[in-house]
Order: sequence, then structure tokens, then C-alpha cells
Amino acid sequence: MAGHDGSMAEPAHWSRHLPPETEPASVDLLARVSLPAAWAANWRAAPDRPVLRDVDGTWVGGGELLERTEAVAGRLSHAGARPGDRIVVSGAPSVSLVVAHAAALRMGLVVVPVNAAYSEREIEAIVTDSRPTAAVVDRPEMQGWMRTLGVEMVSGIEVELPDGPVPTLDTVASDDPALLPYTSGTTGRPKGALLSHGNLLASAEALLITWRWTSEDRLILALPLFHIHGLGVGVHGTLLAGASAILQGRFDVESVLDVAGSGEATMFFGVPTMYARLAEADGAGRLGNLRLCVSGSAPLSPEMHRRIEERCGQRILERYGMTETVMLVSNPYDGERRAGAVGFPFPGVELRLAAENAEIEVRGPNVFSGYFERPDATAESFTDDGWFRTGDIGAVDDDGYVSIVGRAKELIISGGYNVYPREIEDLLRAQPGVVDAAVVGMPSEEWGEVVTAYLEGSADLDADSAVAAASTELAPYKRPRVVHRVDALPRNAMGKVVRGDLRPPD
Ligand code: MLC
Ligand code: AMP
Repeated sequence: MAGHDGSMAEPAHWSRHLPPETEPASVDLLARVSLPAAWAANWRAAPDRPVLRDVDGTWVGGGELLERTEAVAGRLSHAGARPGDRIVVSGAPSVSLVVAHAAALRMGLVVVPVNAAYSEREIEAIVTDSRPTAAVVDRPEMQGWMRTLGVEMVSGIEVELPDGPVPTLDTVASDDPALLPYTSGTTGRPKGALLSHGNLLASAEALLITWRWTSEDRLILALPLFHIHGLGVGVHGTLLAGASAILQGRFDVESVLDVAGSGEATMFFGVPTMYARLAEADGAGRLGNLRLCVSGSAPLSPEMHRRIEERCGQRILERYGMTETVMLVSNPYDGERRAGAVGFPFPGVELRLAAENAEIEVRGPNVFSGYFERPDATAESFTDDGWFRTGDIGAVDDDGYVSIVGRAKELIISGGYNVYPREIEDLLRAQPGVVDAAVVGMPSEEWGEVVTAYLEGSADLDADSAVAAASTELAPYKRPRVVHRVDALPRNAMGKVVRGDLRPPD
């Protein structure tokens, strides 16, 4: 294997190996040990400094965050939660949600962030696999499902449980587990990506360095807080930098532009669908007031990149990440922000392309250790010499810019949300009259890709009704929006469906 210093030759079967942008020796990404310890230190150092603006407009400072996270930790501990236990946290963006998350991390619980719009079936799969001790959930219906599934401690987002003594806080080690986000995966069975405190801290420190994120920054945060983009980048970075964020209950073009125009914010992070909408709005130029706009979670086309610059006066910085690795690659802050490219590996991240298919493989202190209680899935996702296979196909320009040129995994990205065809196909196949089903992403200017279902069945199959029935089991973003009935799905000689040959019937 090649060393960072190039002292050893690269094995011939790797086409390209990029060392981290900053040499590991020059920056200790784990010096602060854990995010919760660093956050608490920031809050203590500046208790009056505003940190989060809630969705109702009230500001919460460091001192209040210290008190509130301690009170919540006291309640969870009194109710029986112990370090290492898992806790589901699910809700719309709010300060209370961040408090529950931070309190859990401060006392050593492992947070399972869950999409607030999930169906009972989706919740059951995650709860059965992760076996949480506690659930802090804002949706009453979901609280009921948690109880039925045997979760012992279930509360609303304010954690309205009896008070108790504050347990030991901020003593987790970098190796201790911190976060267990679920991904549906190509087998259709959700798996939890177990991220350690060190993984989260290393990635957040790398963001601060690369994006020059300081305590003077104020982020407009309109992403959901149950995915790595809103949570691992937006919330974690803000709290680590000792900076502040304006929480938006949901993404709304006008609210984002109003805040940007008011001059009180410095940054915005979004998925390409958000930028596509912002670029078309009246007064899109207000985005130009911000110091930095970052796009990620899905490809930003070079055309959209240019369109945003033209309409908003903002040259977007695109970056690339994943749940299992947090952030991997970023365009430079000072250098050229290249349209269609994701840039250079973040500090600490090493990247290489597999010679046989140019799949991006990575390693670094940000890379998770494996899927929760899934040794087979874990073994499959790492190479023999310990690099994580991202499932994304990459290319590297002569000057070192990485681009994502395709995917080796069967994944659809709609509006920045990942949709795995297998999960939907399994539900569709279970519908009466459906002989077989294939789900693919069709290009869409607004969503990037639109979930499209092909159902094989006789002429009297009501494909729309079959999709509607399956959709009750799916979060709204996974529901097929385009549906075709076909006499037969295209298959190869082995009988396997050839997705690339799927075409709408005439
Ligand atoms: C909403 N809908 C979607 C959708 N989002 N359908 C397909 N794909 C999506 N992403 C549905 C709604 O349920 C509704 O359905 C209809 O579309 C119109 O809703 P809307 O009001 O226009 O949508 P909105 O609520 O504005 O949501 C759009 C969005 C949202 C772009 C704001 O999708 C979003 O927040 N995306 C970000 C996802 C994210 O955080 N990804 C990061 C993953 S982490 P109906 O049937 O009622 O009409 C990751 C790693 C990394 O990927 O690198 O960051
Ligand atoms: P998730 O599993 O939700 O964390 O999504 C991770 C996937 O999102 C990656 O494997 C990529 O396929 C995709 N992704 C993230 N950022 C980008 C980007 N800037 N360009 C293209 N794809 C991206």
C-alpha cells in the first residue's frame, strides 16, 4: 500500500491514491476527544453567546444548552438509560431535538436518528434491529409504535420524564459508539452504520478547517436533522465551531432568502433540489450575501452550478459524503470551486480508485467500523486491506479534483434522499397481480432522479393501485411517482432484469 509520503510504490491494481489534503501529522483531528466534550467546553466558555435560534425565533445560548442537556441526561438516566444503550431520536428540526441529541451523546448513549415521516413498517425494521432502550419522538403515532415494539422509555421531544440526578457527562472516549443511522441497503433489509465519537469528531474538525468555519459564522439550517447532512455537518459543525445556527422547521425558499437577505447569516448548506428552487425564486440574489453556500448529498449538475452563480451571485462549493463516512471530499474554499467536481479529500481522508471499476475507496478516522451486528455486510463493504467501498464510481483529473461519474450500487437519489430499489420492489411484488417489479431513477431537473416503477403483469393489472397500496408502507419520498405496466421486464440470459433496458411502453 502506498504511504502518504509516497515512500512506497502504489500497488499496480489501484489506479490512483490521493492522500488527505492536509498531512495527518500536521493536524490532530481527535485532539478534542469527542464532540459532546468539545461542545460543553464551548458552552461553558461563552454561556451568553447565542447558539441556536429555534423555529419560533427565540435564541438559546451556551449556558441554557448546558442546563437543558444536563436536565435531559438526568431524566434519561433516572429512567434507566445507561452508557452504550441506544436511543431513537426523531422529530422535526427544533432546539429540543438538538438538546435531546446532545444530552444523549454527553451521557454516552448511542443515538439512532430516525426520519420523522417513516411508516410503521420502516420503524419496526429499525427498532427490531437496534433494540433501543429509549425513544424521544415528536410524532404521537410513532410513540405508540415504539411502545408496541417494546421500547421501555418513550417520550415526546421535550423528554417529559421525572427529573433525576445528572449522570457522569462528557467522559466518552473517541472509540466509543455515538451514532447509529440506518440505511436501507441493496438487500432491502436496513442496516445500522455504527459511527464512533472519533468518526464524528474527525469529520467535523475537517469541515471547520476546510470551510474556515469559525465562531463568527451563522448557518441557515433548513435540512432535516435525522441525516448526516443536517446532523453530522450542520448541527455538529456549528456546535464544534462555537458558531450559531438558525433552525428552520422545514425548507422554505422565501424564509431562506429572507434570512440570507437580512445579513444575519453567513452560510447555507443544501441539497441540489433546494438550490434548484432557490435559483428560480424572485430575489434569488439575496443568497449572494452569504460567505459560503455548500451543496451535497446528490450530484449538482454543472448547468445548475452555473445557473446558481448567475441568479444568486454565489459560486457553490460542492462536497461529497456518506452516512458511513460522514464527509469525504470537498472543493477548496479559496481555490477553484469546480462545477461537476467534488474536489479533494478532507483532512484525514485517503481516497483511491479501484482499477477494475474506478469505485471510490476510502479510509481515515472518519470512516465507520461496520454495520451493527452485521459481520457479513461489513466484510463485503471493506476491501481485504481495510478500505471502505463507497459504491460510487469516481474519476480524478490531472490536477487532483475528484468527480463522481456513476454508481456501482443500485441507489436512487431523489431530492437528496436515498431510495434503494430493492425495498420498494419487494413491496410491489407482494401486491396481487404483480408478477415482477423493477424500480429505477429517471432523470429529473427538480429532484435529480424520480422514483419510477415498472410492474410486470397482465393487461388488467391496475399498476397505479398496486403502487398506491405498497406506498402506504413507505415514507413519502420513497413512493414511486411514475408507474408503468409492462407485459415483460427486459431480462438477460440468466433471467435477471436489465435495468438499463427499461423504457416506458409506447
Ligand atoms: C418531499 N417529497 C419528495 C421529496 N421530498 N419526493 C421525492 N423526493 C424527495 N426528496 C414529496 C412530499 O412528500 C410531497 O409529496 C411532495 O414531494 C412535494 O413536497 P414539497 O413540499 O415540495 O417538498 P419539500 O417538503 O419542500 O421537500 C423537498 C426537500 C426535501 C428537498 C426540501 O426532500 C429535503 O429536505 N431533502 C433533503 C434530504 C437530506 O437531508 N438528505 C441528506 C441525506 S445525507 P405529496 O405526495 O404530498 O405531494 C447524505 C450524505 C451527504 O446524503 O453526503 O450529505
Ligand atoms: P447516504 O447514504 O444518504 O449518506 O448517501 C450517500 C450517497 O450520496 C453517496 O454514496 C453518493 O452516492 C451520494 N452523494 C453525496 N454527495 C454527493 C455529491 N456531491 N455528488 C454526487 N453524489 C453524492
